[in-house]
Amino acid sequence: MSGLDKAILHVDMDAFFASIEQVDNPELKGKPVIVGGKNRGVVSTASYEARVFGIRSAMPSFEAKKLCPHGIFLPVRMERYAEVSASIMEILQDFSPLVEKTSIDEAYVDLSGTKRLYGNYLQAAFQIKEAVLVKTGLTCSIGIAPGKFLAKIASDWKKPNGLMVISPDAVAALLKELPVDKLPGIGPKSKISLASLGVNVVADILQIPESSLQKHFGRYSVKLKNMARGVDESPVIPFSPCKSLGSEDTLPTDTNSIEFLRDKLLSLAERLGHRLRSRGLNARSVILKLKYSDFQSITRSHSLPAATCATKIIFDTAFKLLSGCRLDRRVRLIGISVSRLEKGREPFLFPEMNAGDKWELLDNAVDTICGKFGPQVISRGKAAKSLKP
Ligand code: DCP
Ligand code: CA
Ligand code: CA
Repeated sequence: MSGLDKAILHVDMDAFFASIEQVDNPELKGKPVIVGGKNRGVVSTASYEARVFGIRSAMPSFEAKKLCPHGIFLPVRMERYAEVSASIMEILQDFSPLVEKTSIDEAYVDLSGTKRLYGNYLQAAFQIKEAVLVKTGLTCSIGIAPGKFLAKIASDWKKPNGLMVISPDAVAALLKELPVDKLPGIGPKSKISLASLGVNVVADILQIPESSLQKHFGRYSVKLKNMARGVDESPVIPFSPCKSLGSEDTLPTDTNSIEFLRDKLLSLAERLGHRLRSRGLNARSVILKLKYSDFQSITRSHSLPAATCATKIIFDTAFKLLSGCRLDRRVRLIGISVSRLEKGREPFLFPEMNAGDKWELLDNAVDTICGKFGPQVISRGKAAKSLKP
């Protein structure tokens, strides 16, 4: 892994919709699950157990039924998949502010420059896999490479539950073996026209004259040439320019226990505080979100007299908001978000907190530990109870 200055991760969930169905209904584990075949004409996706029978995304349902008559065909539950998607993106954002979501189940994460922080990128990738598994019960495949297109190819390489690193010194050899249709934008048609030019593997692209490439691919030929050299400078562009940050959790069981919700708020505030501080940001507004067991959601917000990144202030504010909410129904999901973000000048100072404040010390300790071991260690929870906020 030496010499890997630029490190782009591509994270892609395995059999995403089908795996969520298997997590939500453990009886489906290990079985051929086909999502989409029930209320649509085509298959959205199939579990790996169903793929053995040749079932693929976008296949007509009647064909899938022929191939796998004993398959379990389920309707698409998009709202649920979007909810899981959001919590995965949240985990990724704990690892880097530069997260680009490219579809419901995949994203690029730019870890460049965090090498010292995480020990190495491979370890960070393992931590991401673990954090995603713990929070959602799902596996993902991750590719690590010096550029986006290689990272995407790498994540696809060892599916499911894969992890593949393409280090800079391995790029040239790889491009000499990689079939051209592994490149983005090269479908079956382009593959045939490239083959007619004598291009079969990616590195072959460098052998053909610029004019032939131009004729076939127009402006895309520049990008193709760069990819053939292993060069991909396209940046990871965060999907929201950080107007707000949020952290939410679906509870293991629906509850209206104020003690339980309070503990949950504390760990959510902890994560948000850390994310603000690691970005050098302070927030002016705190928003509490509750989703009840009947799926009705409410939000309550409060504006602070001054912007902050202190966990205690975020927690206190959110808890006050929670105390004003009716808990006559059980809560299914609880979340905090912060908005009206400002670049922080002195991230640890806040009028109500003097230096040496136990909470401030804890904030510092949490940030240091996260820097060393990765953000998934955040769970002040019980430890902080003794501090009586
Ligand atoms: N999807 C869809 N229709 C398609 C392709 C995909 O509805 N034609 C949905 C269902 C998938 C999700 O998007 O679960 C993600 O698509 P992927 O291509 O990443 O496929 P999977 O995650 O299902 O499987 P893999 O393990 O191959 O990534
Ligand atoms: Ca996927
Ligand atoms: Ca995908």
